[in-house]
Amino acid sequence: MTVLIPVLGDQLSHGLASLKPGPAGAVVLMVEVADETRYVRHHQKKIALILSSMRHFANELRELGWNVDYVKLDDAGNTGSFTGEVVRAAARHGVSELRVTEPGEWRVATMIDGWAAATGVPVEVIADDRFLCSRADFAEWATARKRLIMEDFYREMRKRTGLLMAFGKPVGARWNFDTDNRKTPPRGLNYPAPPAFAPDDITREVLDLVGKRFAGHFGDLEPFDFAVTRTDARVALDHFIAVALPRFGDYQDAIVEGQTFLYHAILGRYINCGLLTALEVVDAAAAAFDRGDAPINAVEGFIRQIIGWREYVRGIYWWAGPDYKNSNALGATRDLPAFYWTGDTELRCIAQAVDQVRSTSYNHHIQRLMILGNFAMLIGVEPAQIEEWFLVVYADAYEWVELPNVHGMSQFADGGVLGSKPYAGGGAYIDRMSDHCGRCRYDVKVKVGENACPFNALYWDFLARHHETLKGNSRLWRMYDGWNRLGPERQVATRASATAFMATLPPAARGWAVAD
Ligand code: FAD
Ligand code: DLZ
Repeated sequence: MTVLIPVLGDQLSHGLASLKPGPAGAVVLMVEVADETRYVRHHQKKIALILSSMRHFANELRELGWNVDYVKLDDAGNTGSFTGEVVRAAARHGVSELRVTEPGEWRVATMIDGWAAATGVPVEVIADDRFLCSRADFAEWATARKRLIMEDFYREMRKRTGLLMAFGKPVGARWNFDTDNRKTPPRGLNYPAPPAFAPDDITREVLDLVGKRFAGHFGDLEPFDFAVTRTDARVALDHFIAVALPRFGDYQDAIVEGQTFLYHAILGRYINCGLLTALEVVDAAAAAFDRGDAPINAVEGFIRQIIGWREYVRGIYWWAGPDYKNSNALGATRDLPAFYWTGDTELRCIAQAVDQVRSTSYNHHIQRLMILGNFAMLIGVEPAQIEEWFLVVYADAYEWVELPNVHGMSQFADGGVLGSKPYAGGGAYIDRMSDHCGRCRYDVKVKVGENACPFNALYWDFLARHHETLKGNSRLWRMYDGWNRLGPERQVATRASATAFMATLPPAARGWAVAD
């Protein structure tokens, strides 16, 4: 009796549910397959991260006594798909059963549904307990309410985990310390870069492979300095806790030229592929607070991102179902401008963000939400196109986390399932949060015309264009009040300015995103 345990590229955790019974009578199957590397044309660094981490993880499992069957991308006979490789391995090992931890995507869940028929052996799918809220528990929480509000969910999670709780009450007598956060960083602040890890022989081999096979994909492959083992990911975690966490909250929303990482964790890429668990990361942050090494506004804000936002978007992804991605509440149909791939635009905030993501496969949250996502929503990019872009470019992107963030939070394409209002912002917001505007060819203080910051007119045009859909939203009345106060003449000039700008947008260049 042999059980085959397929371990997917984002399941690289020693405590994975399907591995818990131990190595006796089991074969672990890990496969590098063309389908996964190409279902979107991932950033080159992202492919290198996954493949190198998979190879290291397989070796670690072997050292722990597991029988690991590892299929490399270029191995003879590799069918290029999860299902094809599971079928081949089931026959190779004469297995009597398959055991798999639930995958991170509807796309892969559908494949797994077909494995019993394809192999002729029963398939046990086990809940992924690396998440702190199961799919079933989220569904129960969500189904019981009229509106889904992240803050409500987060408080439940605080109570459930006991994090930052004392005698049933939130530590510091408040659930949320965001009013103490989001300061403007003073000039000359010393920003800690995340630790860099030199590629070892395994990573070098993967870099050669990616350089040959995926050279046409977006992004710079080298320098490559990501952690690809749990040991190094722990070093990255310890580094964040010691040097960045104390200021995480204060400057969480700032955008500073030349500073890609600020005080962010740069851990999403490791948590999402399994090298770190969410629980150990939040425990480490809570321990720093207990030791007096980090203030409550930083620690609470950070823990909220993980046990709040991360769990919430994952819950919505599964609860909303595979059709969630098909809604288009704002009827957006525009093609994604080519400069999302090239960075070739005079909009300095966008050009800088694209340059950063090309070289590092990273932008922080506010760049994603208020620059790249905001601009796409204001000009009305078709949701599927901007979603594909977000899935391609970030090393931490998997559909379960990318889709709710882009479709829901950033594009409002779900009509308000995830968030209660569109995250729309004009030039004044970007000027307040960043130091881009002073160096931009557009003038953020000018509202209309060729020299005006395009975000200004686009913001009002967006509100006007979607008035029918959004007018009942109580969180937007202040914005519509502002629009009304412009008066008819300025309204006409503003919309004309937005239309003129949109007419100058370069045509789409979808070639980066579509599969080979
Ligand atoms: P920090 O900013 O330091 O935050 C700490 C951790 O909190 C992150 O590592 C992450 O695990 C978690 N977190 C914070 N916000 C979120 C959130 N909204 N959803 C889920 N987890 C969160 N995150 C991804 O992991 N993958 C994505 O593909 C992704 N796409 C996004 C797209 C858009 C349009 C937006 C607005 C946000 C997206 N996020 C995504 C959320 C967030 O921007 C990233 O998690 C964060 O920028 C990762 O950087 P970091 O590791 O330095 O995290
Ligand atoms: C992202 C990715 C890539 C690029 N390649 C592989 C791969 O070759 N083999 C694999 O097991 N996983 C890979 N992954 C991660 C998967 O796409 C991910 O596990 C599924 O999408 C489920 O979330």
